[in-house]
Amino acid sequence: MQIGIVGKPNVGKSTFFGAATMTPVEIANYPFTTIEPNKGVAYVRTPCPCKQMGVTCTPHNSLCIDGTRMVPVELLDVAGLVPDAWQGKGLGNKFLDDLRQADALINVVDVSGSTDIEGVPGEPGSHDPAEDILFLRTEIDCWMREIIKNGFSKIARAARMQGSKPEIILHERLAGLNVSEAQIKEALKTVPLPEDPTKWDDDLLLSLCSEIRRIAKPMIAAMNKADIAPEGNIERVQSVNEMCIATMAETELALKKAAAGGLVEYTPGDSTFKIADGVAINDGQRKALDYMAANMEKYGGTGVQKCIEDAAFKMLDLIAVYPVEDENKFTDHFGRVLPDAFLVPRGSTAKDLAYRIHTDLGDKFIRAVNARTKRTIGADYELQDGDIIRIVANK
Ligand SMILES: Nc1nc2c(ncn2[C@@H]2O[C@H](COP(=O)(O)OP(=O)(O)O)[C@@H](O)[C@H]2O)c(=O)[nH]1
Ligand SMILES: [Mg+2]
Repeated sequence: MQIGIVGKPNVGKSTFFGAATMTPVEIANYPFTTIEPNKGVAYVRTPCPCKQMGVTCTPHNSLCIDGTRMVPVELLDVAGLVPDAWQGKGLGNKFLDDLRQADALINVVDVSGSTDIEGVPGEPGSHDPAEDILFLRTEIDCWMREIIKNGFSKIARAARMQGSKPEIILHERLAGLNVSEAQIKEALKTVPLPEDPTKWDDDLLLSLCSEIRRIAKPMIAAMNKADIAPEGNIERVQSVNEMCIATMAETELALKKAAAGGLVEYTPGDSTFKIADGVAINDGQRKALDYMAANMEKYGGTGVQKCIEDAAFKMLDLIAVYPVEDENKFTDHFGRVLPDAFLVPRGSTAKDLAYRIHTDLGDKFIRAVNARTKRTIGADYELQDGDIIRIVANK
């Protein structure tokens, strides 16, 4: 699962990314963290079954802190985007390249309105942040349409001869964008295209791309710089985007650094922090901490952790499931207890989980066992949040 952090320049994307991926403990075996500088790992929290089941877990792909399982999600700090990037302006291509892989997007907007449409800094209130949401959507839609259109007339004629279905043609055109055929089919229900692909015009394609984007690249808005937002700006952004969280990335980063330095006690996601026992702070620090505390009280926290968790659990509707090999001890092959937490879309089946673990396990799936109830379950069993599942497969 990968979440792209997108938006125009200077809204706080890198600050958000830095804050979200600054974690107290790293998972040693996590593969890509060192490969690319703009990729990192954040965590979403979910109750670990260990307490309920009365076992001590030994997590492998995730962490467990006092019964709270912290499951990694990949974050991508995408290059800033300016209007008309799809026509090759600015950093457009790099942006769009990063975007291909994302399952969901966090659109960071400067809710204080202190950066213009191209990200040039100004006074708070000088720009309407709702515009940033609309421009980003249009950019992605136009970019997707360009991909479909590129060299299309020849392909369209061939496809017409062969009578290929629109979803097949489009899926092929959008290969590499992490858009499934099912998602394209769903989009086509709202924006039907003529059977004859030579009749697909620009307007129709743009409407369709808009629908595909909505389905395949769902977007939550991080209304950042909420600490300096003028009255009314939050409501304006909320009126144009379904999912929005007020965030203060700078505060989150400062608090995480202060916590790492032993100055404060702060758990990401909490609405408060406390100055660590026995620590003396100076007037400047006191003022800064008071400023942060007051804003956190107003918004119920810095919003950074909440934004990532809402993206995973509300927008993508993911649930956590725990595959095991031994349904009595809840262990894997190596005797590790509740080793892995997998995030899967709600509605996934036992067989989907088998495929997620290994293609082979999916192909050779016989049945599964719900380790909580010890009951045998079939391929079609719909996984529930917190399920512990043993897959039984042919050797
Ligand atoms: N007041 C305020 N400033 C912020 C916040 N988050 C980021 N900034 C500032 O916004 C500026 C741009 O941040 P940066 O992360 O580099 O933006 P990017 O270009 O979108 O990656 C920096 O000066 C940050 O300190 C915030 O929550 N509140
Ligand atoms: Mg940046």
